[in-house]
Amino acid sequence: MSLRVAYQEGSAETWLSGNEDVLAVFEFCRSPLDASEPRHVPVALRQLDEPRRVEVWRCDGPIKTGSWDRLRFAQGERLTMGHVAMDLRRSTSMREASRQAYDIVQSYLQQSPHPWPLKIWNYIPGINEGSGDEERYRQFCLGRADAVLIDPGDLPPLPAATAIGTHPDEPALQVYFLAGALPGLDVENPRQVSAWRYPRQYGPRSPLFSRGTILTLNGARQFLISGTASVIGHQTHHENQVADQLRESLRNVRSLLDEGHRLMGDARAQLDGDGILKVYIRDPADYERIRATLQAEAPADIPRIYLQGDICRENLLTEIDGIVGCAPVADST
Ligand code: 3EB
Repeated sequence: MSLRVAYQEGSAETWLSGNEDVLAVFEFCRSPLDASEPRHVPVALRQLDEPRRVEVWRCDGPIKTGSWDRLRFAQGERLTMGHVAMDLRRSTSMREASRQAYDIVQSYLQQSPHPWPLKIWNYIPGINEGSGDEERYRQFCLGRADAVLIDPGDLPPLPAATAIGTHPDEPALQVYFLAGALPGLDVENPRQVSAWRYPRQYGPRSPLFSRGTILTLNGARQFLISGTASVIGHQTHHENQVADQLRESLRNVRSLLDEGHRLMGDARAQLDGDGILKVYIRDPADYERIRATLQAEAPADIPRIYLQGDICRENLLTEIDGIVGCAPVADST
């Protein structure tokens, strides 16, 4: 496998010391401004389940680390992880902070041997604050579109993405990514309108991401799944019904994996022990119900973590993302 992702007990410091194949260690419930070295990525989302774990990414080394403007990166043989934290107390607006973060990410990628973002995670303080087009998520989308000078109508490869809200008092907007030497294969979900085609009602500039990308390295494939919620077409379904929203999100994930299989033919993404799922929950009071629902719906051997985070639409209560492996299958055509 190319990127190895696992949830591990033990401190971030322990995982960062003396492990030559560690590309990144994500430590939850800490401000991104607390990063101690380039491979250390604190994430300001509270973990709801036990025991406390860190997310560890490993890949083939040697791994080179450094910084570029306000971005820090770790570059393996075939993959790069990079992250940037924008202190919002020093920005004029969310739109400006978002544009700056994406400018920095893009100028870094342009000169990197791994210039293609495969997936980008965006953690946005107070994501639902402000009303109408002033909402912080919509302003974040505007800033991203200001920086990303592409016309999605031209169908360039788009990275997969997650956008989740952190506490309104968190000072930093965080953007981190996984990038490679070649673009991933974009996969859209037949059950959903592509996000870059969302109608005007969701904001002045559409979100720019693909529903998933497939990374191929040495013939092995991995599926990077975007944040997936209870959205069919472009509409929220099961308002106020958190368990139904989770089941719909899983139907969307399975539909996306089916579509990936249709495009690839030779391999099929599996929800199994080779992957991980991340479950974001708006209201911690919903944790137990979500946990029980996922237990019933997803194979028991896929590792998962539950994080408290706001979803980008006020009527969405939960969202899932993940990274899963693809197993070879016999060609059925
Ligand atoms: C949705 O389906 C949920 O703005 O980067 C999911 C993943 C969502 C990424 C983003 C937004 C983003 O529209 C929202």
